[in-house]
Amino acid sequence: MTNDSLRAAGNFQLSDSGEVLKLYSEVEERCLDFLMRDSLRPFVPQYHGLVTRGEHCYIRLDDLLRGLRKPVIMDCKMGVRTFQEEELIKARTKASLRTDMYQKMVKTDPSALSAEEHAQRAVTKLRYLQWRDKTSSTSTLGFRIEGIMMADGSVQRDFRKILTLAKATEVLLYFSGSHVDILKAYHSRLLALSEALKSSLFFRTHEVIGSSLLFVHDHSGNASIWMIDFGKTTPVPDTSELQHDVPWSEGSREDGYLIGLTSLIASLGQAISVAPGSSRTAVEQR
Ligand code: I3P
Repeated sequence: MTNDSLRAAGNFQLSDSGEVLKLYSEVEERCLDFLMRDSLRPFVPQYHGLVTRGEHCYIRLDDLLRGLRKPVIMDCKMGVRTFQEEELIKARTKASLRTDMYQKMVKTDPSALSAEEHAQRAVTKLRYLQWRDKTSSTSTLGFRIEGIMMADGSVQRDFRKILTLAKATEVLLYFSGSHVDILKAYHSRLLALSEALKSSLFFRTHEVIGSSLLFVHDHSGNASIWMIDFGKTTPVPDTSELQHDVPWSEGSREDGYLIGLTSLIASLGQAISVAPGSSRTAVEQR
């Protein structure tokens, strides 16, 4: 289960050897190939090359859920924006209009749409993605919770009201069943990721858009976090490197990934401090 599979299971298959096969994307394959030689390798599903099945080509990936019993999964989409800069250019030059995205906006908040948009009953993809970013915690916290699958297989996708760190912490407590050991395992994993990102050539040289952190655990206390979904992650020109912890302005290609990671680490810290059985006191955390 990944962010993509929460919305389109058709893009995935399981292979006989227990690998996950994800529909080929040239952009994603390039990232995974690079990541297998990068300090981030321990944080991404291992990539085993390509395979053709019928008419389609697939990327072979380790199954992140292998060994977990009744896994609980949360997908957090990282960064302060989920649209690529090329989407801005497309919207200005050859914008195609999306009625499905208009429908989704109408359902949630008809007043967000202009008279013109109502008249054409459609919006550009950029307009929709920017609206999603502004009306979720993406633009403020640098991440948003895309979906959760609980141990009974039920999927929850509506986290539009999660706009503050305090609300995100409530979701983390719910998702982890307030188990302090699981929360601590997640916290350590994110700190380790934060260290690995500092020495990562991949991270310095790529604009990471629409990528998620996948949280997975089960009732026996296995817990891990993986970087997934690189279909919109692209290299920056040779002469530039990204900081990832500054706001985006057009042309900068900054993604705010580290803003999101810092928020998530803070939220996990809060969750640990209030979870029953936590030995951390309020004084220790200051
Ligand atoms: C989708 C979400 C995805 C986006 C997708 C949207 O909306 O914004 O990130 O895919 O576009 O429909 P929602 O959040 O309401 O599920 P990409 O990130 O790949 O652009 P799509 O319909 O063109 O796939």
